[in-house]
Amino acid sequence: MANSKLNQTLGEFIIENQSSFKYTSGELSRLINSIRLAAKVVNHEVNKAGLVDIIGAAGDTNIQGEDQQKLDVYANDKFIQTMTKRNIVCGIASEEEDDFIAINSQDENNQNKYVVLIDPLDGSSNIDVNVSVGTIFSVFRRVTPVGTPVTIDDFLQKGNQQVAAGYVVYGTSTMLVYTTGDGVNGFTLNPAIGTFYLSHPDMQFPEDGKIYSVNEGNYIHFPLGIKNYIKYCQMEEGDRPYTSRYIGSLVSDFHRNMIKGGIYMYPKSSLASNGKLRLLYECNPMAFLAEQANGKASDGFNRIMEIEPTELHQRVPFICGSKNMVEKAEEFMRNAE
Ligand code: P6P
Repeated sequence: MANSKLNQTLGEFIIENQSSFKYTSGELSRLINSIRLAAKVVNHEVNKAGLVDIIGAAGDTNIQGEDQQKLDVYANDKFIQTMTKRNIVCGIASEEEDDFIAINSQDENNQNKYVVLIDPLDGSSNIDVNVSVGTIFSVFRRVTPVGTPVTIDDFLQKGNQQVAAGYVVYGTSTMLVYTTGDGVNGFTLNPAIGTFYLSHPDMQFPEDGKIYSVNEGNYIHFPLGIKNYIKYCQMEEGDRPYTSRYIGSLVSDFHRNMIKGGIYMYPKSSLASNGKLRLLYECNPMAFLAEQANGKASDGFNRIMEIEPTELHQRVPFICGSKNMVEKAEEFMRNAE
């Protein structure tokens, strides 16, 4: 993409690229716009999080006597409200909701054809220590007939069926990074005027990198293949040892690794037989972005986006980032089998 596109607003970008989206009907554009709006609202609260009236467990009351909401509950409500009020999607699944939410399911005139799966505030335990967090979203076309209530089948789709995916990273600056299957583009929020500007066109993972991101505190519980790969990263040989960088916020580690080159791993362990991350609203969207940015995402053996989902909140082991680094980790996993 020509750099002449730099500083294009997100709104201009959506309009200009709508025609390139094969399902162009304006509905997906309206969906991305609604995510943009919710991201700005959540960003405003995340940036206030240091103030006493927003930190705390749900169920308390804040200084105005309002029901206290934890930020992840707040973010969940905002994203759901924004997409519901604009009558854009027919169903939403969220990490914060036990079951999926059918929207206007009694209205047979509901012609909406998209479902959204969302982690409204990933890494929210970092909020109280002022470390960056993120929102992750994944979009599918429904597979059940339009005008009927959505079913679980509309959500349990393989990641390779996604029509869009992205994240908002609430960091030193707030960015919206997303794909509709035609590359990955990053937009930075100018908080003074509430506008997202195209700051990172056509984002690509470098094929190689020197950063590995994993919680090494779990080392003794990892599979042998992961242990061997971590030792490989730490060996003095060629361009190694690599640098260890682990923020404890998937979106932030992913974002840095996509820009600089690197690998993120949340493997299974003797403590968590399927790892910690959720397939549907963490691993699938990040895998779509990774592949669209010339990277790779697997569970150590299989492509993430070919895993057949069986339940809404299922967990999978997750290895994602620069293609050559992921393939080297997979080689260690295979050799340790
Ligand atoms: P641990 C945050 O809770 C999260 O889902 C990811 O964003 C992050 O990478 C990971 O879990 C951190 O988990 O077990 O290393 O603290």
